[in-house]
Amino acid sequence: MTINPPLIGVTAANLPTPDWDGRLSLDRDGAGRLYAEAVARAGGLPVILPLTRPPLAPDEDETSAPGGCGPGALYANARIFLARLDGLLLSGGGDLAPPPGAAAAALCRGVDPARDVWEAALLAAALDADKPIVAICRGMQLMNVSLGGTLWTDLPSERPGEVAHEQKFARSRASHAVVIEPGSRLAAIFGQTEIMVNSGHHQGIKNTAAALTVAAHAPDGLIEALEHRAARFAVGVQWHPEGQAAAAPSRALFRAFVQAAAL
Ligand SMILES: [Mn+2]
Repeated sequence: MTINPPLIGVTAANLPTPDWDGRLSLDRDGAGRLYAEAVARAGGLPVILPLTRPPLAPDEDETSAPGGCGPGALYANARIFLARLDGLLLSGGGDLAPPPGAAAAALCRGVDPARDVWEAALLAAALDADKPIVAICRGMQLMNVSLGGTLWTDLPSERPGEVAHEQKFARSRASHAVVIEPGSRLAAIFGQTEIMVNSGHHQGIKNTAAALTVAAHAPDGLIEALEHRAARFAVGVQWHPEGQAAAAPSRALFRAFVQAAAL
C-alpha cells in the first residue's frame, strides 16, 4: 500500500432510502461500491462526494439567506473540492435531464437535475485545475453535454441498431465489442484496438463536443469513448469498467487514471 495514495473523488447519486416509517426519502448520497473498489485496487484513495450546498464562510451566519446554490456558487465549491482532490471519477447513474422539448423526455429514467449541475461544476473545476478525470457511462454523457455536445435521449426509439446497449444480464459479463481508435489514449492504455465491454446505457452520444475526440465505437457505429483534446487526462467510456474489475482493460484504465492523479 502506498503511503500517500492519490485522493479520487467519486460522484454520488441521491438514493431513495426508507425513513423510520418505511417511506422512501431522498436524503442519502452514495455511489456503487464497485467504483470505490476499482479506484482502491488501482492504488487510489476513493472518497464519495456528496451533493452538498457550499459550506458557509467563517463570517456567514447560519441564518443568513442561502444564495449559495446557483451555478457560480457550485463552481466555487467544486474548486474547493478539486484543490484537495487529485482526480475526479464521474460515476454512472440515471439519465441526464433532457433538453427542453425533447421528444423522448418521458422515456428518461432517474433524472436528477441537481446532480447534473453539481457534476458539471465538478467537471469544470477538474478541467480548470487539469486534474485527471474518468467519466463512466452517465459521466461521459455529462462531460459531452457540459462541453456543448448532445445526446440521443432514448436510444431504442431514436437510434435503433443491431447492438443491445442495455444488456439483460450481470454487468460482470461483456456483451458487445468496441473498436478503439488507433493513436488514442485508450489504445495506448489497453494495448489493443478491440475489446469486449458490458453495456447498460439508455442514452448515447449524438453530437460530440468540440473539445472532445471520439476514441471508440460499437459495431453499430455508436460512440463508446471520448477523450478531451487538451486536458492532461480526461477520458469517458460508455461502458462500466468498474463492473468488469477482473478484465485486463478495466484494470489498465483505472491504473492509468490513478497513476496520472499521483503525478
Ligand atoms: Mn454500449
